[in-house]
Amino acid sequence: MRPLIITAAITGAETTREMNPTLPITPEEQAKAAAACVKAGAAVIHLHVRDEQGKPTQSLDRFRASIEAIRAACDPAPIIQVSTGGAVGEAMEKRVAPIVHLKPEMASLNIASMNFGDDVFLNYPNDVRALAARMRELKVMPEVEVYDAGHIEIARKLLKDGLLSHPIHYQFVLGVPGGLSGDLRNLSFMIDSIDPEDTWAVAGIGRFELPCATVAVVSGGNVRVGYEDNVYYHKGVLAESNAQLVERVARIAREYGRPVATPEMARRELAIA
Ligand code: KMH
Ligand code: ZN
Repeated sequence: MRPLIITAAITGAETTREMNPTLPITPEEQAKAAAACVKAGAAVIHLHVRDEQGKPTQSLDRFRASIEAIRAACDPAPIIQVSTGGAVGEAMEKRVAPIVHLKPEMASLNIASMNFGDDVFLNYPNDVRALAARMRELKVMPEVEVYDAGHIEIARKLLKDGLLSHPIHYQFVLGVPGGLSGDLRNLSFMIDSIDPEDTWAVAGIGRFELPCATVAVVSGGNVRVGYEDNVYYHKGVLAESNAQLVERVARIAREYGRPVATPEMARRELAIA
């Protein structure tokens, strides 16, 4: 069995302290949360940062501070996957900047526009192509975020045009209002739709997190959990920490006999240099 890569999406852009008072916001809080997640079995930290007021930002200084704090706090050092999605409405130049200036090991790549709750998440084809090309040039491993089945066709076109290459690593983000839900039939369809040489993870939003994660554990996929996607442990019961959500997935994997990837194993699995 291939090792299970657990990604912790510890902060996100939309989650607030009102939704869960333990949301990590400052670099120090993010470092503490990341260290606990790595200890619990996370190999990748999907990173959004916030400003002094707790609002989402693509500020280079904030990214730099959080990345440094996370690296210093975590042993072993996780793969830090910088978000280029940012918050809905963020300008594309700001979304690209951390890739260009900080050259992280990995970054998210959103390839389609869609309704996103009451907002519209805009990803113009030309911007997507430019961002994918930049990641290629800078050797930043993309994680292709797909929220609907048609997005896989867009990824295939990018592959055909030489902007992505196999193995593509997909994140199926299921349950965003405006995208495909995390119903298990949908997850199964997404898994069947990608090419066999590609790899996938699933981020089930809200109540979809646990069933999607469980299916990923037993079907050879990978898992993302964390406050970006879900702030609850059980229906109506808030999670105590991001690490508590990671621990649950690691426990399910151990029960099933699937090894949990260390950051080094995840680097090998994802072909990160
Ligand atoms: N905040 C969402 C609009 C990503 O990180 O790449 C986009 C997002 C995806 O979170
Ligand atoms: Zn994100």
